[in-house]
Amino acid sequence: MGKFWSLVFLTVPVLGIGLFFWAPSAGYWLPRDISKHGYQIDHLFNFILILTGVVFAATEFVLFWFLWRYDSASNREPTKYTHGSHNLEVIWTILPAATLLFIAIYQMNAWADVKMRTPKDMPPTVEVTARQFEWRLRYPGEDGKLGTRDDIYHVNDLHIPVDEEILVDLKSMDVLHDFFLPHLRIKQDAVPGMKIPVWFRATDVGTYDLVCAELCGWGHYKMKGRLTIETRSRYEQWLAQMATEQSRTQEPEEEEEE
Ligand SMILES: [Cu+2]
Repeated sequence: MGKFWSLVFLTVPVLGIGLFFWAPSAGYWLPRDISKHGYQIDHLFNFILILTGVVFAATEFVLFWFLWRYDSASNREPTKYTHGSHNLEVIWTILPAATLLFIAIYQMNAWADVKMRTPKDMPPTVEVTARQFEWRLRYPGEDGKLGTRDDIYHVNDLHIPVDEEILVDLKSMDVLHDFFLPHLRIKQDAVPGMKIPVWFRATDVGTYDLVCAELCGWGHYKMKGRLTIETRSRYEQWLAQMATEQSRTQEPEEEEEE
């Protein structure tokens, strides 16, 4: 019976590792990267996955081997007890600590590029405000400034121009949300009371996902928007069309309001 159970345990690493090798070829893997910085994220992801994968495989096979080898049916000698090995303790404390320290230093540049080096002297392309359960978008109107009367409002349908640096001002109206653009390798929490800059450059046109990656309430699952990446001219056309539609529904006002 002991041999049987050790083989059952062995199916965990075999199936687990097998699936990881099969998944990319079957299309169950990361979505296509269409961002300028995404390769850094993917590289880190793969590096950490391979590192932890090797440790996982080694641990699982050792576990299997001990179950198989020291099965009580085939080992009749009395159990020997050990009080542990000081050397082993030191080795398996230092090795993971050194590995974690290495990853922390190794990823610093990628982190700085994606989270610290905010583009300077650049107005935000769009303001994204998360709320239960939608993405509210505000584009600067003709004056190019946010927070003025000609701002253009939209919901859940984020348009951006291709091959340009995009700066998003990210806010939340209620609880924690997470602005997630999987194809652009962008994932940033939206925090109530904070305005968080998010920047990226898309390298391909098309329609992609915009989702919330933070469990933010009962309707979290439907907090799904759309990201449309298009050429500069199509983008401007769309903005102009939005502005016209909006001005039609607005009451004409005599005074300018701030
Ligand atoms: Cu949310």
